[in-house]
Amino acid sequence: MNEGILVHICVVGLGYIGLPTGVVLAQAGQKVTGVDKNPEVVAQVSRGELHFVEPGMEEALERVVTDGLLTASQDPVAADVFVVAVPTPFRDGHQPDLSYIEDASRAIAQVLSGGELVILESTSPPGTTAAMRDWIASERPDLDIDSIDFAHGPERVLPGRILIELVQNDRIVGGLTPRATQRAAEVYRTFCAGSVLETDARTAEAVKLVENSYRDVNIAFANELSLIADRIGVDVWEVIELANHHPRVNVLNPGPGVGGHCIAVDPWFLAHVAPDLARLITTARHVNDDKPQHVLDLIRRADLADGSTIALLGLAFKSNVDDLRGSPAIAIAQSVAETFPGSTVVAVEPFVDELPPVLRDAGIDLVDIDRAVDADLVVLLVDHDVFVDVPQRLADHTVVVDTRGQWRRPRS
Ligand code: SAJ
Repeated sequence: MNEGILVHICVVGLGYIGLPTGVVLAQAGQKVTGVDKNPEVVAQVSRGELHFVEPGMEEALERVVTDGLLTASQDPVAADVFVVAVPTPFRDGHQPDLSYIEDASRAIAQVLSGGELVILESTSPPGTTAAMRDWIASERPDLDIDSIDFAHGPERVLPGRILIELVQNDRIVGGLTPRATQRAAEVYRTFCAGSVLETDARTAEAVKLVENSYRDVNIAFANELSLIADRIGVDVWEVIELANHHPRVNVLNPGPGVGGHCIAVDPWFLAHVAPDLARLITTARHVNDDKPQHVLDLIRRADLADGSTIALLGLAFKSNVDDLRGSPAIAIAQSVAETFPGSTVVAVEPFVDELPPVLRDAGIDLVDIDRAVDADLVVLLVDHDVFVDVPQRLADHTVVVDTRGQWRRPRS
């Protein structure tokens, strides 16, 4: 496949990764059919409407839909290339849940005729690309499975910068065979300005898990430092900022815990394949998962009187996104409502129109920032840009817990 040659690509899963990937493939001139089991998502995408917040995506999606380059469907359609970007959460006991990939594989199997390329983008434990081939082979024994190529092309983009990073980041591509690697690399070279690095499927699967585990361990180190700094009476952000001036030190930022569907999940996939060896990775996960409890302790220390108002700023899993999945802020909000039943608990989240049921049921109200600045205690849980000026607006009596360091005093 040369640049500019039109192929039909079926992208399965129109979430945070599949939809932007479909958009950049369409922008590169390919014909794209996006597939999602959710009829509402299919309807919205078909109208060129975005169902999540991501800078630059709204206009880009509208364009490729208007130009007829991207259409949406509830079921896979026959195509030259399939890109699978469905969730890989974990089950109880942190066991990887591959059911979405298995369902997608079996659905794709129905429209294969032989000779296609199937690329798995979902972050997966080593061996999943091979499992896809086996699921498809068992679903369609009539097919010559060796004529179909399978590769892993892990997505590595940062929410909030997806369209930029999809194009600019280097890409890892690993096939079950050298031919599969080669074919998948050609697909990515149609839109990727970074290097497309070729390896085998199992290595590509491991690389992606290593990247996110590395980040999780680094954040766990920062979170552990925040507890130590608290005990010894130093400002953790100042300590980290100064330490990072060393040419070989780069500590990330502490926060209220690690959330989302990647960093808090993927390290478990690595631990899953070698539980006896993954001691540091497992400990890092526990350190980060325990951080919300520490935030609750900081709130307790404020020693609020009954009838006080507690305002929680930010519910998303990180700054400037609307994604609440796995957000430590949600868990903290729930615990605050349970732990301080005599207080009024309000939340500010400019990226959503309504609270998730779990917070509504806990008696929390969604309010705007004007109401929150009069609270007795303000807890900054997410460093959205819109919160930067809040300290200047707080009432004199308001006590502050800043879990992100967004409002820390600049060094004099
Ligand atoms: N966080 C901190 N401190 C930091 C950085 C992040 O507490 O210094 C927290 C965030 O607030 C959030 C969580 O960690 O709760 C994860 O956020 P993130 O920005 O680190 O990562 P994600 O989950 O948005 O995206 C990661 C990225 N991986 C790496 O940077 C190695 C992205 O490139 C991947 O594509 C993505 O996971 C994925 O889909 O796997």
